[in-house]
Amino acid sequence: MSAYIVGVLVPLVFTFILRNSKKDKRRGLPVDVGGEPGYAIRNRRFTDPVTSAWEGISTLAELFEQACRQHPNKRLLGTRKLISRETEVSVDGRSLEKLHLGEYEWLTYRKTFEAVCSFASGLAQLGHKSGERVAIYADTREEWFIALQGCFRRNFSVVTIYSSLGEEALCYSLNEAKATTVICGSKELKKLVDISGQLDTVERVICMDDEQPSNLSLVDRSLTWNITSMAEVEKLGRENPIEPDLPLGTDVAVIMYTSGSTGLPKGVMMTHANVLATVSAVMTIVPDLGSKEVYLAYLPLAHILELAAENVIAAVGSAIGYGSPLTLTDTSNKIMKGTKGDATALSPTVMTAVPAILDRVRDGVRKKVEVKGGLSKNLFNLAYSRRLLAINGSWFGGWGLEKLLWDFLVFRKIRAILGGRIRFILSGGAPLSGDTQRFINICLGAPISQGYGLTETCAGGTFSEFDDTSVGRVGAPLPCSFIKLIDWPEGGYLTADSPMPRGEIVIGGPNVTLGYFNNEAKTREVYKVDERGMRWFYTGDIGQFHADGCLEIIDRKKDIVKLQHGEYVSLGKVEAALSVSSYVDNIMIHADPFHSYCVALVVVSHPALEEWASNTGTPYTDFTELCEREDAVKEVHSSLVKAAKSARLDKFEIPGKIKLLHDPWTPEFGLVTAALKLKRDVIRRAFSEELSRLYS
Ligand SMILES: *[C@@H]1O[C@H](CO)[C@@H](O)[C@H](O)[C@H]1NC(C)=O
Ligand SMILES: *[C@@H]1O[C@H](CO)[C@@H](O)[C@H](O)[C@H]1NC(C)=O
Ligand SMILES: *[C@@H]1O[C@H](CO)[C@@H](O)[C@H](O)[C@H]1NC(C)=O
Ligand SMILES: *[C@@H]1O[C@H](CO)[C@@H](O)[C@H](O)[C@H]1NC(C)=O
Ligand SMILES: CC(=O)N[C@H]1CO[C@H](CO)[C@@H](O)[C@@H]1O
Repeated sequence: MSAYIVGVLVPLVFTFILRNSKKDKRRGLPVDVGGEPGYAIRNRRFTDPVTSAWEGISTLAELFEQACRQHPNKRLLGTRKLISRETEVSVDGRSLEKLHLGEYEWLTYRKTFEAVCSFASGLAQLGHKSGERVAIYADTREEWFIALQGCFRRNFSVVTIYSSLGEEALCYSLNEAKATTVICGSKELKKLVDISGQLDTVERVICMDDEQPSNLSLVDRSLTWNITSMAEVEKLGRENPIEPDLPLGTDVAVIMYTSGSTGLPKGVMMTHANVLATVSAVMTIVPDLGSKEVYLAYLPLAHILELAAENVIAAVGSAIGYGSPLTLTDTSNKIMKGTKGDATALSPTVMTAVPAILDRVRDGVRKKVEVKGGLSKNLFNLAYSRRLLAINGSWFGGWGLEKLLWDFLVFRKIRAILGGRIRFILSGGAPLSGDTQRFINICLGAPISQGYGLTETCAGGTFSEFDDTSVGRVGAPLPCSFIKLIDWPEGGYLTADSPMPRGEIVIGGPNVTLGYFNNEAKTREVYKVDERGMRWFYTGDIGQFHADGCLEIIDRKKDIVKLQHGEYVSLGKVEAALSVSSYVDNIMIHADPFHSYCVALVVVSHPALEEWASNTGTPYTDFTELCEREDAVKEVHSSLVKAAKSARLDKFEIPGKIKLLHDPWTPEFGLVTAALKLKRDVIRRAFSEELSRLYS
């Protein structure tokens, strides 16, 4: 009990600390821009968009070379060696692979630069000619970064492809981009061999792993291409070095294929100048970013957020340790019991994350606290509510001794999950719920910044500053972007709206990419150059600007459906509100314009529903059967209604009927994108029968 008393007394004695005055800080300022009329905001610190944060640097190749010269002996790339691999069979008969991974082994900036130069020479020696494109199709790893920088040194455009992309989309992307060399891991090599007959332009494949799957039986597939290992390419280049062929800022660095939520993937063309603008802008935002950071890299490098982040870290002389989502923490799925996850092995100081991963961390911590119960649960709840008050500015002493105390008593152990040294987290890719943002903020004690940007704007857009403790907003424009709202009268969003201007979000600046590869019609539709020469991208997202110049995303043009009686339902907004229910693992709202109500497909959280069943003594033989039970459906439905009410949803926004689904939606099954966004059309098709039954 003494902890309680100290916890209450200390703040009473030491709370003469200034009230948070950041609330009134203006973070974005109005700016006069060209193009379509609207309401435009810029970053408060920069009148003109930033193009490069480094004197005389205009490409990523120059930026990397400069860093290697400045920090030759510092650690750059770290990878864990595989010590052993085991297969465990779980209770329900599924086999799980478990890994025992060793400590990080590091390459210095000098060694990395040597590898990059050798790879660049080797690639040219293999016969890859200038003007041809290289595709990188692999999970995030050290070799990915080396291959990328190697291509940059030879002015080869790199086509990036998610390793989780389906066969059809993979084939389409490689053929459309006319890639002649593909760089991949042994896992992806198998998939590539399977579709080799349909690849029109591939001449050679470089495998990142030395040991290729032995049973590939390449001969009888009569492959028309050669497979070389990355080590061999580097050796070839080391023995036959050639001069670099450096690009200009206006040359295309990356063609990034994004798995769109509808149809075939689109390749977004990014110049070196585009990516450099984003990298430069991010530099100005992470507080005191220097050469002492350790960054945990595990998100797909085929995503602009990760690509930009790693280039920032490598530009300032810091270290990048590679990991994966399935080996992140000591309790991650693939980590052998009793061995270390990536975060504890690395103790990173900076991380990027997508909301789905942060949600998982939050749920994991909540569950642990719940299981422990008793005093430690009470202590956690007390500590949490005290910190919440402090952060909210309604209680003095936000950063004083009390914080130290709670950190020591309660949050230290939680921080240890991510290695204990995290000082900054950047979240992007999808909206982060306010609840999770607060939770992570409090438990990790690290500022968490939410960014908003798109592949088309090279991740440029907005970014919430580290001292902004509000939730649900995405911050002020990045120094490389202007953000403009324009009227969308059909949807009822106007810049003249009160209390805040609202409208479609349009992003302008040097970060805005060239457009879609091989798709001029689509490019013309969503990219526009104004009379002053600024390039703008029309995002299709709906936002509103707060008085301090921070943006809040409130809707998406595509995701708004008009019901029979004329009410508009914003699918994303309703989903975000309902996913607060503990029964929801994933949820999709469906609104049919010919009906007056909407319905929902709910992927149920197994533990939550099983717990309900055992608490209520509901009998069931397997989970599938449980999902079919009427009383289970009723229970989940009433939990959704409760969530809807507390989010003040309108009656027509609350799903009238729901269907419980037992299988999770993962990128492998194609129902969500690699960034875990819903693919509405695919889900609608897959569950068309269920949906029509909900309306009958
Ligand atoms: C880089 O490659 C592109 C495409 O092949 C080419 O148009 C451009 O001129 C090259 N840049 C330089 C500096 O040679
Ligand atoms: C290679 O072996 C694995 C497992 O032993 C098997 O699943 C796979 O189908 C084999 N691949 C080929 C191309 O034979
Ligand atoms: C594969 O490599 C061998 C030896 O380096 C070479 O003779 C052959 O022409 C290559 N084949 C293709 C399709 O490039
Ligand atoms: C935080 O402050 C806002 C207004 O400043 C208030 O509406 C909200 O209820 C507060 N939240 C908590 C948990 O105290
Ligand atoms: C490639 C590109 O979009 N370039 C534009 C970047 O932004 C400046 C103005 O900030 C324009 O002049 C460029 O045309």
